[in-house]
Amino acid sequence: KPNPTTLISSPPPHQLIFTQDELKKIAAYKAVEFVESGMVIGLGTGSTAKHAIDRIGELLHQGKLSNIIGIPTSKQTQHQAFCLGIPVSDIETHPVVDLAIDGADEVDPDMNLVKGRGGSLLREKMIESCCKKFVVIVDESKLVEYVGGSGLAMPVEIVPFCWKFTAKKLESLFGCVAKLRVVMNKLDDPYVTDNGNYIIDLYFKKDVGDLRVAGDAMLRVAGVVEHGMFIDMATTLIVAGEFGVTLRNK
Ligand code: ABF
Repeated sequence: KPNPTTLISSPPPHQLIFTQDELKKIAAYKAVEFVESGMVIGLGTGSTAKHAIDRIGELLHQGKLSNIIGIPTSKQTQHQAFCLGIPVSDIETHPVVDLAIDGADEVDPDMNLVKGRGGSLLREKMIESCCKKFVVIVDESKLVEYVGGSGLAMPVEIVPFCWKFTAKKLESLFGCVAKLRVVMNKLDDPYVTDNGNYIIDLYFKKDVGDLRVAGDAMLRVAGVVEHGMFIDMATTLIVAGEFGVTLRNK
């Protein structure tokens, strides 16, 4: 049974309204408190994880952290780490990751996640599945009653070869709508992941049911590389909201 949620800080009395980005930053900074010198750290992707990586870089420069090795979950994060002077490696060289910090698109009451709306779900899943502790950082807008419940996209990374075939298979399997992700403002250009693949966004009319069953069914469709459900992977959840910051361990 998961531990109860703990309120770890209340909003300062002088500021009661935060922007979404400020909430992301508050959650990110809280997560970085788990980082210790000498750790191998999975570096997430997205606007929330970006704050955490900035903070790690800042602490390294202040000499408050040392001997950190970052394992970036995307080319974008690798670039950010490089610019901040955070040494980076990969899970071939460092197969045990002490701690990963990353955002999410949806978090259900069991701390299952939807990830990948930012496009980097495969590398995230590879890295975050081999970490001892996986801290998920979100603002309160990411909390949902059930995965797929927001009505927003459930991303699935697929190979480009005959992608329409794969999309149709997914549609008929789940009775959902499957849309190829395209580059913003370029409707004819498919979005290409760091791994050279495409992303199909699935839109469900209701919840997907048993997540493991649904995830396994997706993976059995030829052409599917990985799906964006991160089931039973998060070990700690930090949520920042107007109520303050809460922390929950699994
Ligand atoms: C990444 O960042 C993704 O898996 C997820 O899609 C996204 C969350 O976005 P943001 O932090 O920008 O809200 O980890």
